[in-house]
Amino acid sequence: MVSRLILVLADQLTRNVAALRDYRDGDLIVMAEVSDEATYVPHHPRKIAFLFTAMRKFAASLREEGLAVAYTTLDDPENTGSITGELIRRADEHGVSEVIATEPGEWRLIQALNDCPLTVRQIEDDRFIATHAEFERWAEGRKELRMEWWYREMRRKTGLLMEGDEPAGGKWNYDHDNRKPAPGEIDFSGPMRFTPDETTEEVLTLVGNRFGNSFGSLDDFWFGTDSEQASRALTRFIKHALPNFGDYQDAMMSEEQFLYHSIISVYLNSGLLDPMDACRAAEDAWKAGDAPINAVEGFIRQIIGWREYVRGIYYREGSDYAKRNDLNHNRSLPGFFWGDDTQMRCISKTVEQTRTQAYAHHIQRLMVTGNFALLAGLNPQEVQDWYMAVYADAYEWVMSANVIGMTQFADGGIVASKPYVSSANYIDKMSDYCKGCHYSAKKKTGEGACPFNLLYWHFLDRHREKFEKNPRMAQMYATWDRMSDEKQTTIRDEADTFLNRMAQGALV
Ligand code: FAD
Ligand code: DLZ
Repeated sequence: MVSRLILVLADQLTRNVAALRDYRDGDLIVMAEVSDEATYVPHHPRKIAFLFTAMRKFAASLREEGLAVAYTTLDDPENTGSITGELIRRADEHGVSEVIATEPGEWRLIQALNDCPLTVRQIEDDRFIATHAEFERWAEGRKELRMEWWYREMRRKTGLLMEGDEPAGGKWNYDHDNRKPAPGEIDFSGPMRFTPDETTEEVLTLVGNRFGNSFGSLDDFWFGTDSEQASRALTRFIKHALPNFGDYQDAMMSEEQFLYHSIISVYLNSGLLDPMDACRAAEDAWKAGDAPINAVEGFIRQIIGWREYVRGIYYREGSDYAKRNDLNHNRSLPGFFWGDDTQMRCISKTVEQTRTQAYAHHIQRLMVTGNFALLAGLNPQEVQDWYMAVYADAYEWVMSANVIGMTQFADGGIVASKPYVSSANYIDKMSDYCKGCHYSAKKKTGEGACPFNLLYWHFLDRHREKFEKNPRMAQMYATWDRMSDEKQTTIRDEADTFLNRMAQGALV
């Protein structure tokens, strides 16, 4: 006799997830591969393959433990195609109506569970450092919700890198030391790669058949797909890459897709890895003298600072957050975001790596594709759908504030105190992309001038009313104002020409 259904979603794959902790005899765990979740954006096939494999292996581990699991595969002829459809089907089969769920990471699915004709209790997901209530309390009454202040709260709460009430090493934040440009070469050969096992191969065939036409390659699939593999991947990062993580955190290299990054977001976000375990492992490396403070603090800040902060903003701002477009940007996403040719080498390299790996590191997302999208005035919802589709770690709770807030300034400045815009200079300094590019990063106008240079001024000029009073942008406007009228006109005209050609699908 089944008494209750327990829903476990593809990004809730840990025995420690709230709804599962509540499991008792008579409960039936419901897990389902469904087309609605796989197609509400055209997810990268690598993401789908990763999640379906990890789901199957997790379900098997629950069964081994003696728990009852009803698992629906994508090709099950009875599959209803949606999470709520599967809950209703299982409820009908077993004559039950009570469902326990861990709150999903997207408003879309929270709403679907609320609208489901069963009695669904959604429990807060506590795989995070802070609760919703803690973020609310922190945010309440503040004029600005800056990540740095939130991060310090999280340091105090976790005790990570703390010496009593003081930050270890005397500084809260070592970001200033973490801005070295791309080195000549790196001595880390990338994340731990796992050879696909039988379950993975089966899923790769299924996903290749069903989603093989979407943007993204399944070739050379190497993600870990269970918690044991995820923790081995973490260990490799801590040992071989963490010591240099800080120094080269912002660097970009054409032939080094991973540099010294951890590539653990896929594991953290799906439940295969616990965020505090990752932070403690880094802290231990520092205590043992195996990694410097700037690297360890930088890594921990990303997880207990940024990751918790963007989640807090997403839930606090509510379901309309992802729909904001404060700068009224409405240009369509050009084809080169989906792999069409472009002569901008930084974009071409970033998109190509995204296609093959379903991964790009933070600065590629922020300062290459994100920066371009903002400068060019692309529609933030289209931009957001793109990020959601192409990265294996993408879920709205973590992606929205990064896209809508951090990169597109579409939330009007909740996340960022000024737009993250830069001309070609930043990319040239931090990467090797500009060497061998069709465009010249040094050229501001005329034949071969880098589009980032033209669009940078075009952006500032067209949004002058909004930003000229921002003290952090005064310098930029002063530089623009020092240019001759003739030069300003040339920049405006050449930027317009570029945008028009891009809109027409010309090779730019
Ligand atoms: P590392 O550089 O090794 O950092 C360690 C961990 O810190 C990451 O695994 C991640 O969990 C966390 N982290 C770092 N930066 C952020 C951040 N800004 N926000 C939240 N967590 C962070 N991250 C996602 O997990 N999912 C997304 O959908 C996502 N979309 C993004 C979209 C844009 C436009 C931008 C600018 C950033 C986005 N990020 C997203 C944040 C960040 O780029 C990725 O977390 C990171 O690149 C993952 O690679 P990694 O595991 O090698 O991270
Ligand atoms: C992303 C995703 C995909 C591709 N497929 C499934 C699925 O078939 N079944 C499932 O339970 N979850 C899937 N997910 C993850 C959900 O979309 C995710 O739980 C929500 O986006 C909330 O974070």
